[in-house]
Amino acid sequence: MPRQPAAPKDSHKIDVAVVSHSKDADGITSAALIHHLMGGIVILTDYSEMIESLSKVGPVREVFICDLGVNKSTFDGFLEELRRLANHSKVHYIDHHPIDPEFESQIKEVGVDLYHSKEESSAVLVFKKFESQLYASPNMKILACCGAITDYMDLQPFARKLIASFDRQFLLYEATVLSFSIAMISRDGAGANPLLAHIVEELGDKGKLPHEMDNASSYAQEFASSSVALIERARNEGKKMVNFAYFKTRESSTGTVANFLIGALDVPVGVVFREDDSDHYEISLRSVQESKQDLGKIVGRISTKLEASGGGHAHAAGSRIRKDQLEQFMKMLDQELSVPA
Ligand SMILES: [Mn+2]
Repeated sequence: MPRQPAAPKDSHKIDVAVVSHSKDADGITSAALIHHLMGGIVILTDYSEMIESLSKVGPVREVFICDLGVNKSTFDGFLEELRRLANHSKVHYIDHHPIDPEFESQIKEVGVDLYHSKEESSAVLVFKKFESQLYASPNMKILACCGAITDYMDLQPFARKLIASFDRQFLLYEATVLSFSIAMISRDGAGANPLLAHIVEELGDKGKLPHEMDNASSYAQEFASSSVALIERARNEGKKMVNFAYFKTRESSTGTVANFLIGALDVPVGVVFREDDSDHYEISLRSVQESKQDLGKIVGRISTKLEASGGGHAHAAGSRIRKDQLEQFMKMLDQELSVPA
């Protein structure tokens, strides 16, 4: 049995496991929607730990894997776990990160139910897949909207329709409270953080909205205050390269900091290196909407060359490298970004 899941509500046999992205609201809401429908255990994880997390899933009836993209360096291990899981479970992989067509067919070959589209956020894909069962639950619809908004995918065709059935400002508030709460909680490490698993329980099982979660307002307030300080630090400590600016921090909400960096130093790309006590950096990259370059592809190529995990979307990407690869990473990034799209 997995090590750190949210405890099942009763002692019935666990027959469903959801493995989803721990770090952002899209992954958390995807997990909450599945949890609402199926119960079972929730395992939140990140790119650097996803294969290990999957390896802890024992024999259950169904496994759902959400919002966890794969690239060249993670695919083999991922496929191996899918193959193992598919021996005794129905495995569903619901994701929206770019995927190599060759990987797609290999995933299907091992018998996995692949539900993939780059068009919508992962939470919206989950909602779409189970629309007939979720449509009558306004709160679940709101959660799907939150996933779309926080992944900047609120203008996509299906998300746009869902969002139009509520008040936009109300949804922005819910999405913000959720992502700020996740950011505050993740300061003490994401991954198997029990407070993140607790959020999934509150949203999915208890049917709460983000603003009704325990401590939601204080988390949001605290994060907003610390954001002001971060903007200031990004301005003072951020370093400008030719095609991007970067910043090193111990802050966990690196995506937000990368966006602050773009504004503070007026650059098209913001790069944040998160230091912790390990010998690795976790990197978040963000680019302005006007940028024609595909950050996810660029970071994917660099990560593959460095034998690291990494990739993402056109305007939001991430990687994890060894500390001694920092110079190389920055050099390759500057080179890639200097090629006009
Ligand atoms: Mn996502």
